[in-house]
Amino acid sequence: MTADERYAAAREQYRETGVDTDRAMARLREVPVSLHCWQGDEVTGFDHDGPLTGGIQTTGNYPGKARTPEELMADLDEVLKLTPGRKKLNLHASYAIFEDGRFADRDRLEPKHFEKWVEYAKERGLGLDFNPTFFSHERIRDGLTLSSPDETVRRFWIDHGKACIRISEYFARETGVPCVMNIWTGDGSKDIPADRLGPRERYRAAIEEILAEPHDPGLVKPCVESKVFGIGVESYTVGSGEFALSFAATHEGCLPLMDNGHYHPTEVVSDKIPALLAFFPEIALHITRPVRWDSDHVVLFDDETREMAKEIVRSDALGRVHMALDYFDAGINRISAWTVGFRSWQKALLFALCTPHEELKRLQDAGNWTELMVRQEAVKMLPFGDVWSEYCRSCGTSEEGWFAQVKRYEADVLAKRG
Ligand code: RNT
Ligand code: ZN
Repeated sequence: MTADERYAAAREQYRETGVDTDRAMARLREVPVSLHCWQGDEVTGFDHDGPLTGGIQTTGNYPGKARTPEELMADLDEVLKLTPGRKKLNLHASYAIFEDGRFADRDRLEPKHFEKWVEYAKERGLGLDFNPTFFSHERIRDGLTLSSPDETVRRFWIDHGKACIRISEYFARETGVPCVMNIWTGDGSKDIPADRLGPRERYRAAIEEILAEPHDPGLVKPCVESKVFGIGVESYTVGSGEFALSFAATHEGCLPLMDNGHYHPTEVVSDKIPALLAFFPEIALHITRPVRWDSDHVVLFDDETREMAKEIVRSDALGRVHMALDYFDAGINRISAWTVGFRSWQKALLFALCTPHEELKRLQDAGNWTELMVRQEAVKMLPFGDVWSEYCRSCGTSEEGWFAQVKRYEADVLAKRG
């Protein structure tokens, strides 16, 4: 059977269940997903040579890590070629590019330090998202940034946040695509604190000051990301789930961002998505794969990934949920890690778009749980692989050929890096 014949047969089988696969693929081609620049070098960036701090950690030492902006951009180009679907590029402030060695500290960052990235994005038709970098820096005092009791520490990081709002607006104006700007800090403590409220009040006031930086809410979409705990920050996290959610709920224009690695292991973000959609016009996600903790393994086409995509699609919320990948694995080929993760989320979205949700909802509302179970199980047996192959083909990237290209790039480019 040719690929065309295989797809035609699959399309017919889906049609019988009430799903239009052509329409599903057309919809997916329009939906942007934000590709994180930091899988290319495990969140190192270009503005410091110290260690990664702030409660996040990477493991592994696979050769070929990108060491310069040019190398990172070249690697990203490979990923863009090997992955189907529309993309935004997600940058961290620590990836500023200082020409002729003219360094600027984080509180002094300006749009000009990201000109190269804007040029890169425009040439490739990508929107840009942004993140202030509140970690891996010597101005962090006792693990604290925006919630520090030290006024000068807080001031430095507030100024960093404000600079990032200005840069985010510059991104949006240049690319013509709104910029999602996510605030995450690892603020917290290793051991039992004597005061849990004070730091949260300071954190709240500091984020309010950042958001007071003038910006067009149509162009810059600030978010707050919560976390349950980090390595070395086991006892107390200032920006906890309740903190971030309450902050977003009470600050117009601020979105809650859920990272599915940031909850207790039996909590699932899939169930939280429609809960937030009942209240917020827009929400944001970091899509990762936590293994026992916030380990940031490569995203796979697994059950919870599929459930998250399903909740977005069946809530008709593809236009309301800002989706970004967030993981970093240094133990395997980084181009492959990026590609598998991006493709997995695309698969999950396409799988969700190829599910007869209206029919299934009708069964639920009719109280027909017996047939609902039977039908939901049957969906899993449909020839999804043939639809996925067709989608990849329609985007100019085959399911079969991409890994051979990664191996070539590894031999020709990555293996030659020191
Ligand atoms: C850390 C958060 C945060 C970071 C990125 C690099 O636990 O998930 O989003 O991963 O900002
Ligand atoms: Zn995250």
